[in-house]
Amino acid sequence: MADSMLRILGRPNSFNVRKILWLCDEIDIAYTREDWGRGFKPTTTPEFLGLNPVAQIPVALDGDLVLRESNAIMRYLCLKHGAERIYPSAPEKRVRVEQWMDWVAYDLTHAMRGAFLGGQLQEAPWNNPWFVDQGRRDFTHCIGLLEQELADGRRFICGEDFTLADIPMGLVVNRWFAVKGFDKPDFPAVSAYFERLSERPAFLRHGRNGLP
Ligand SMILES: N[C@@H](CCC(=O)N[C@@H](CS)C(=O)NCC(=O)O)C(=O)O
Repeated sequence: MADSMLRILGRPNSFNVRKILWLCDEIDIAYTREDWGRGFKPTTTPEFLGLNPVAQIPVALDGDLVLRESNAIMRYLCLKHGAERIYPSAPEKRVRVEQWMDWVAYDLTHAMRGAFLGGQLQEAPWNNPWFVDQGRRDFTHCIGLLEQELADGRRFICGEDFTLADIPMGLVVNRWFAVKGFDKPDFPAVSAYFERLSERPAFLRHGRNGLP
């Protein structure tokens, strides 16, 4: 029933909205989506601020529940839909998933602000030349670390099985290959990981879909 279906508010070209869309497709959650954010309905209207006081997408509406913060929304959806396969409950397994998600949320988000938002999209205030250079260096450094990790031949970031952590990481890798304006080293294990993720229809729909 459309009324009880999960509603996702956010433009489909947003890094953080794409996480939710990919997860929903990956574990078969039905949803509707509405265009909010840059280039669409602004997130600064009283209507939107009533849902998310920090004026960011995505917002997810699940019945009466109003949810924000993409990683929190993903965890909630995994728990609600019993997605043990990709979000294991054993503490020693879950912490591996969480650590990679946190690394993307902190280190990589910061690096991509300079390299992508500043350097490629020329968005203020991220387009300060110092910040752009630092972001490009940090992005390259982080992807180099990812290369070292994946060089042991594992299929996905936490091992042989696809987990929730591969969603933000896959979007990062997609952006790495799309970002322009500086010399990027060749990282063969990262390239192989990108191709492996591309075997997943949900990644092709929401990650490697021509958008950076
Ligand atoms: N920590 C937040 C960050 C959300 C965020 O930065 N959203 C961006 C899009 S990726 C946004 O709202 N941009 C403003 C806009 O599109 O109007 C999350 O993970 O959900």
